[in-house]
Amino acid sequence: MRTATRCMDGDSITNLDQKTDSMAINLEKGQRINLEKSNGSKLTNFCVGCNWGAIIKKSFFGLVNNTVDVDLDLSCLMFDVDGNPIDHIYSPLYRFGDKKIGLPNGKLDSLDRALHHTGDDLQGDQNGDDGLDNEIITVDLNRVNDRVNQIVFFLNIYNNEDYAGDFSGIPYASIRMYEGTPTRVNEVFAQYDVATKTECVGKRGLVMGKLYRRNGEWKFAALGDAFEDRSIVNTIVRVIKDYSK
Ligand SMILES: [Ca+2]
Ligand SMILES: [Ca+2]
Repeated sequence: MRTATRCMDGDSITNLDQKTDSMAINLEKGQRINLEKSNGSKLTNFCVGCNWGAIIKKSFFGLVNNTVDVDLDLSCLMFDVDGNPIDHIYSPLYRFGDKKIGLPNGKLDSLDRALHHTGDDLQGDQNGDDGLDNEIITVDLNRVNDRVNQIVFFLNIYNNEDYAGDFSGIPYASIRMYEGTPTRVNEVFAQYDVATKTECVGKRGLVMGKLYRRNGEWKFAALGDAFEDRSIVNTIVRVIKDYSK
C-alpha cells in the first residue's frame, strides 16, 4: 500500500511501497513522491524513460502502411542550491554551442556520471508498442555531485519535417520511472501518460518533474506543465527561468 502523508511544508507526499503493491502510481500534476521503499531502503538507482510510437497511417483497404516518424527528446537540467544551471543532458544532435546562442552542445552523460542518456531516438516505435522506452535517462543518486540540488526532466517534440503536430497526435507517449535497466523493466513505480492528457493537447514541450534534495534526502515532484514550445530552446530557457529553484 501507499500512504499519503504531510510533510513539513504541507505538500502531500506519496510513499513508495513496492513489496505489497505492484501497481505503479499514475502521476498527477504537483504530486510528490518519497523515494523510499516499504523496508525503509532508499530508491537510488532507477530509470526515467519515455515510450512512444510513430504514426502509422493505413491507406485505402489497409493494404499499405505509411509511417510518420515522431522524434521526442527526453532531457534534463541540473541546478545548484541557488538555482544556477550547472549541468545538462540533451541530445548531442543539438549543437547550440556551435551556434553561439548561449547554450552548450548536447551530451549524454552528466559531469559526475550519475546520469546517462541512452541516446536520441529519431523515429519512435515503427511496428506498434514494443513496451520499451525509446529514450531513457538512468539515474544513480549516490553518484550525484554534492553541488547538484535539483534535476528537472522535460520532454520535447523535435520540430522536424516529419511531424509538426502536438503530443495528442502521437499514438502513445508515456513517461515512467522504474527500477531496472534500459532493456529490462523490473518494477514501474510511477508513470504519466502524455498522449492522452487533455493539458497536453496543442503542446509540444512538457516539464515532467524534478528530483530535488530536502534535508539530505532525494524526493521527486511531478510537474506535468505543458507548453506550446516549438523548440527545445524555448523549454530550456523556461526551465532555467521558472523551474530552477
Ligand atoms: Ca529523440
Ligand atoms: Ca518503445
